[in-house]
Amino acid sequence: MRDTEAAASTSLFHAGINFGTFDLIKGHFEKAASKTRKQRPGMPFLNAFELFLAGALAKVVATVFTYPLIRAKVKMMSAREEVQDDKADAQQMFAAIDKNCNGILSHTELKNYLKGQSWAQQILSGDGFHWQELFAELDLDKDGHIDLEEFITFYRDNIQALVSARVVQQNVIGVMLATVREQGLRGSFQGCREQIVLTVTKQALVLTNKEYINAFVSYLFASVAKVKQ
Ligand SMILES: [Ca+2]
Ligand SMILES: [Ca+2]
Repeated sequence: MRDTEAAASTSLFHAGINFGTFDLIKGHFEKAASKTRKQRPGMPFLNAFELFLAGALAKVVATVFTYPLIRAKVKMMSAREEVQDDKADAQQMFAAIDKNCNGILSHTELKNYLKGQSWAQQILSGDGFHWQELFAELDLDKDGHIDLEEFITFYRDNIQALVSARVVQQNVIGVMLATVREQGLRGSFQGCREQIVLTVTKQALVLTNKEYINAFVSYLFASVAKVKQ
């Protein structure tokens, strides 16, 4: 539900900028054109090319303004999907810890791995933390080592939330700022050019057609009114 609302608010934001800018540019074009031409009855004041240009420029402005926001939302949604695939993530982490690839984790393997993980510091630096207690919690059947099933259980109960917290709990502004921090301002607009090329033409044609359809309908109503008189 939150994703649906977020997507709807982004679309509204985009549409607001797009149509607002379009009207603004169109107004300027009409003002400039009024010096050299007169309104023809039933026809749009601006020609198809001018409407296309206004539509294209409006789309560029709207895309540039909303692109980092949309990118951050896509990032957050894909992060949530990744979190749902927790078993695969646990298996991947298990394989990374199991340095000698014997299918079980020794105390040393686990210790070495966790010490190098920033997210694990929350566990390791906790008050009253003891390695032996951690191993005991992991080793459910008490056979002295940790197998994959035991690790998956522990991963779901303790690790998953720590690993995913950074991305999932961040709000959209946090993700946008993190992208700027990690990839620079250019990173926030990665893929923006392709997005503009894809949507500008489509949007501009839609707007051009809309103006002509409006004019055609007005013309039709005017003609009907004339016949009635
Ligand atoms: Ca091992
Ligand atoms: Ca065990």
